[in-house]
Amino acid sequence: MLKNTIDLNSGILKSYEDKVVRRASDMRGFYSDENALDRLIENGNPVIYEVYAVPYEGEGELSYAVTFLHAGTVGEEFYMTKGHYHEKRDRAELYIGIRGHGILLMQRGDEVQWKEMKRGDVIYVPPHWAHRSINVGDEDFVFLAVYPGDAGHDYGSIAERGFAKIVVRRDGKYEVVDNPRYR
Ligand code: PAN
Ligand code: ZN
Repeated sequence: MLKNTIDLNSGILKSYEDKVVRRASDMRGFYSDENALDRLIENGNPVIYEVYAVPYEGEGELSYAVTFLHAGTVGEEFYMTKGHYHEKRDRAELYIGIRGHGILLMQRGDEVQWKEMKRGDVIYVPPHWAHRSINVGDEDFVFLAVYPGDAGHDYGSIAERGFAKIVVRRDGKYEVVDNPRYR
């Protein structure tokens, strides 16, 4: 498919091949407050995020995906994606904000960086940096990601160690704080 269309107001991608839906129950082990996550799972197990992707998986190709990250918290931690390294660690990525208010958290070794992301913001994720998006607003946070077709997704390292920082709601605002469970 050489041409596609994104409705820049909603973020809806006209055509896609893969749809991934992550509910609270898919996020076990990723949030600090496991009791809060259990309560959420018992209380309707809401969708945390949805990803609509057009993959082109060969070397030299580009895949792209729109993520709808819903608004909410698990305990005091904002809804977020699992986060990953690319399986091929030297593969970079480009993020483009479409609507809502989020943060892109990046980590390489123990070094952490984060950038606020809103409509029109373009963020470059360099090779070797793990990345996770966090919705710090009170509506959907929607963004487009473009990445090398052969990048692959490695969720295991993040599932095991987490990120060194977490993003929490305090006094109605967001704060980026040390992750007490970081290993
Ligand atoms: C994005 C992410 C998407 C969902 O398209 O895959 O936002 O996040 P997780 O993959 O961490 O669940 C991307 O970074 N692709 O490489
Ligand atoms: Zn990625």
